[in-house]
Amino acid sequence: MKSIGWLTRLMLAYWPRILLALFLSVLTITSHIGLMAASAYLLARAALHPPILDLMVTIVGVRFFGLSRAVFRYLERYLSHDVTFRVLSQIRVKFYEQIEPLAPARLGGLRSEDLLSRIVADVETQQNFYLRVFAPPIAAFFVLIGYGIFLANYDIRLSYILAACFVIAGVIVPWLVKRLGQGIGAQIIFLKAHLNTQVADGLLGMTELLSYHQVGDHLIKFRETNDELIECERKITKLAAFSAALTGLIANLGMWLILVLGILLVEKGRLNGVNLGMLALGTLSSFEAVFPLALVPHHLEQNLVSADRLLDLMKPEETKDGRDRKKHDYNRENDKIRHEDSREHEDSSKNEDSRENPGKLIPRADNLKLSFQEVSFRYEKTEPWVLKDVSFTIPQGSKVAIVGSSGVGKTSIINLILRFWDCEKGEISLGDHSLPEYDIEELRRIIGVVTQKTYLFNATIKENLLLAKPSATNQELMDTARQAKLHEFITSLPNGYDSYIGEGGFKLSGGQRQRLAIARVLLKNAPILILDEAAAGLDSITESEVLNEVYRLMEGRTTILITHNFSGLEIMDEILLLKEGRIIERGTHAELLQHEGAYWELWKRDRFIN
Ligand code: DGT
Ligand code: MG
Repeated sequence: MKSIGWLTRLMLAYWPRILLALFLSVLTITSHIGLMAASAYLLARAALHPPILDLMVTIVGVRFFGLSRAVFRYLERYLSHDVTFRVLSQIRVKFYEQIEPLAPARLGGLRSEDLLSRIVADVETQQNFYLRVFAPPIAAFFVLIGYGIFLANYDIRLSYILAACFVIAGVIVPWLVKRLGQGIGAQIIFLKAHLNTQVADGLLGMTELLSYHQVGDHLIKFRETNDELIECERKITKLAAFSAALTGLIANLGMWLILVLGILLVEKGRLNGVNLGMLALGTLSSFEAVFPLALVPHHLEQNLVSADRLLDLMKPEETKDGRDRKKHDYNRENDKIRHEDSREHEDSSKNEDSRENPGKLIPRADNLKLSFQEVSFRYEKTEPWVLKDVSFTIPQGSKVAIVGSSGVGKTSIINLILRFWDCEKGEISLGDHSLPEYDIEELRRIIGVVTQKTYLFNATIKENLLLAKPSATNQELMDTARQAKLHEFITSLPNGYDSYIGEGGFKLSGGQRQRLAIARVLLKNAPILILDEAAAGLDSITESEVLNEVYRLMEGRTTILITHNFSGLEIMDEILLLKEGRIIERGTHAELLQHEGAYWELWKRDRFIN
């Protein structure tokens, strides 16, 4: 339900256009009523053979309403679509602004193809909000008032009949449609997203499906979803047809009642018979305002489901319920944007945290000591702790390795440093301040990262490199590629640095991709370096070559190295051994070997394997 407020607020930012569009919409329907009423009046008057001059005004009226209806309709459509698309683009921008700081960690939980199709479809659905949910009831209300007053001029009971029919067709029929079609709107939204995921899954996972002989099964599942979707859409179409028939019936019934009452009034001499046709046909036309109301609940349901999902992505679970701001300083970016949001539309006094983010610090190049103090972290409140009471300090310029078996929380530490997530207990600080006090973009600017799953863009090698430093010269690009042992391979390609590497870099081998990622971070030249299994996937000779290069790069930089490879760790200032989210051993390589503990065991095993 919160999403209704959100959508309305977004829309009301354009209130002058909206008022005008609503006004035009009422004028369009009024013209329709006018056209029918004036025509009926003209016919009735003409039947009495009056002098032609007597008919002139009515003839002009018919012409006027005939033309004005088209013009008003055009202007109304133009304006209402203009508003709709403005709102849509605003939703897209706001949405992007809000999820961008969270990416990629928080979005990682959602499969990207599902996410993308969801976002696109959910935003698209919002175009119905003004056109099919918000505007029709308002327009219908004003038509009822306007035409009701017109009828009251002849007899107030005519207005009562109109009002009763409007209420039945505009309130009771939609309510009935809502009862009969409960949940179908939501189901359609869900099934569409599911279908998109299945299509994407089938295409992206073709290799696996083929090799495991699962193509047939996949197609069956796909067909099942498709059938369900068609079934839902069939139900909605039936419901729409039923409601249109019902509304039509009520409209005709209304016209008939007006006619019957009119005849009685004529008999009593309280109404001129010439007006009879005008009142009846005018009534019939006024129902143009009521027809769209039947499906309002259906569209509203779809709007709510999609808007709720959009909001869910923007505001993660933890920020919704009561939270301890000091301890669990959950993504401040989110808060910041929410403040902006409310400020724009509601309250300008909340101006404590302004748009440019003043008060947010910029990291100082000479004070980059990184420290974790009793940090505990989990991804969801319902999930187990991933990090427990982790404390360590990395003085500026020193090198720390984090080792430990798979799943112990190594990458999670990186996610916290980059503020893709914030810790729930404890504090992470840089220099003399805790991380959330820094401007998030400035913070990320000083950190170079090679992750386990580097993403390469479907662009040329050069463009992928330039991502790290758009101003880099060709010479710089070649130098870094040489350092990452990639230059020779690149020049062997027909188009050299301008070769396209395909989606996700699929035209490169795993090792080449990793080296491209290293070249990128070399180019970024950031004072803090994070290497999460940077050399994984390379053959052992290239691995040690690349690692040598990486070690050279570490000179003078604060470095966090996550590795499974124990060779070369002698040069690290400190090694942290992680087990089940806790640091169980720490010290230099020599100290840890001397200690003959868990690290020593792992090191022996590693040596034995290699
Ligand atoms: P690795 O890369 O296999 O050597 O393992 P680590 O040490 O890098 O493990 P890490 O930090 O990626 O994961 C630690 C635990 O947290 C593991 O049980 C999986 C879980 N986890 C990781 N990422 C997410 C996430 O985005 N959402 C949730 N809910 N859990 C996650
Ligand atoms: Mg990892």
